Amino acid sequence: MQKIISQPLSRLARWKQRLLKSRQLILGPLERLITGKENVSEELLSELEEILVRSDIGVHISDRIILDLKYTNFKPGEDRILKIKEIIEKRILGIIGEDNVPLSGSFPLVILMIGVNGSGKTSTVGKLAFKYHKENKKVLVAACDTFRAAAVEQLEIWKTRAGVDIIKGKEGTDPAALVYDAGKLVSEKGYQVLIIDTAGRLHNKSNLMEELKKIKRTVGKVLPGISLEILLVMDATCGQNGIQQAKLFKEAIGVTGIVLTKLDGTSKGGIAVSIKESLGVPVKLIGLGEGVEDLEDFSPGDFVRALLEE
Ligand SMILES: Nc1nc2c(ncn2[C@@H]2O[C@H](COP(=O)(O)OP(=O)(O)OP(=O)(O)O)[C@@H](O)[C@H]2O)c(=O)[nH]1
Ligand SMILES: [Mg+2]
Repeated sequence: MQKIISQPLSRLARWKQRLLKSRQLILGPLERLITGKENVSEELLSELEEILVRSDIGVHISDRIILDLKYTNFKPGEDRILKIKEIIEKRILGIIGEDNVPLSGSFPLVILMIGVNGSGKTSTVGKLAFKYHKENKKVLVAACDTFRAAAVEQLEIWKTRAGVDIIKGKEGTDPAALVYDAGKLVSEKGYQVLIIDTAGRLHNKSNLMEELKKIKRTVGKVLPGISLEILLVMDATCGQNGIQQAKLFKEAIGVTGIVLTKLDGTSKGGIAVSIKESLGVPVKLIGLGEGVEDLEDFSPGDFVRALLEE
């Protein structure tokens, strides 16, 4: 597999470590299944399909892979495990594309972080703020989860770690009003990046989607024409179950990219592969741990290699 060897070792090696649980789910059984077998039998195919579906790659992509494998002939002496991995990799990348889709490079930039309760929004705001700070961008984070005092305190810890500025309101402040103030500050003080943290669940009677729509409208009002990324933060440990929720956010608010968090603690890493196909939205960033540096640009090619390569 020539392509695998030529990849930058450091990222691949790191991802292999962090994706250990997902790797173990696919690699171990795959090798056990194939070793010593002469042909790709029906039985082997159905066991392979089970492994792929369990890894949360999605039924459709699994079906396509199985179909490819069904018509594969091995040459005598050929490394069958390697060949099967190549087929899986080629099929996945053929569907989701090899290239990563970066965040907008046009500044000033507003990033709105949305997602369900506990998915990793606040941590991702902190990690992303740190990333831009390292790139010498002037960064402001807005504590728009105003429904819990603890949410603001949590973001304060992150902003200190990241070395950036914060705007916050009193508990119960209208998040859209705070976004308005944040937008004014961006114009007055020349911030290049504004990252908005939001609540995953509202602790009053208002509707989460309506609240988020209002925040989005306010961004458009206070900073007309500004580049806006709406990042839906999804917890990878939820696997396929997260997709339905993601569809609701996409329909209600519009989403420009996915941040897939907690990939370090789950065997459901295959979800990264099926998101683009199921939602039509690219995964732009992945969370691989709880540290400030544990957020990386997603690369479909390296991700698939990290899952399949020895
Ligand atoms: N292992 C791991 N843990 C993560 C990652 N991202 C977030 N977490 C953890 O997930 C938990 C929830 O993260 P938060 O950032 O508070 O999530 P949130 O979406 O802001 O939660 P709410 O504000 O309650 O909706 C925390 O314990 C984080 O440390 C990740 O990539 N890997
Ligand atoms: Mg939060």
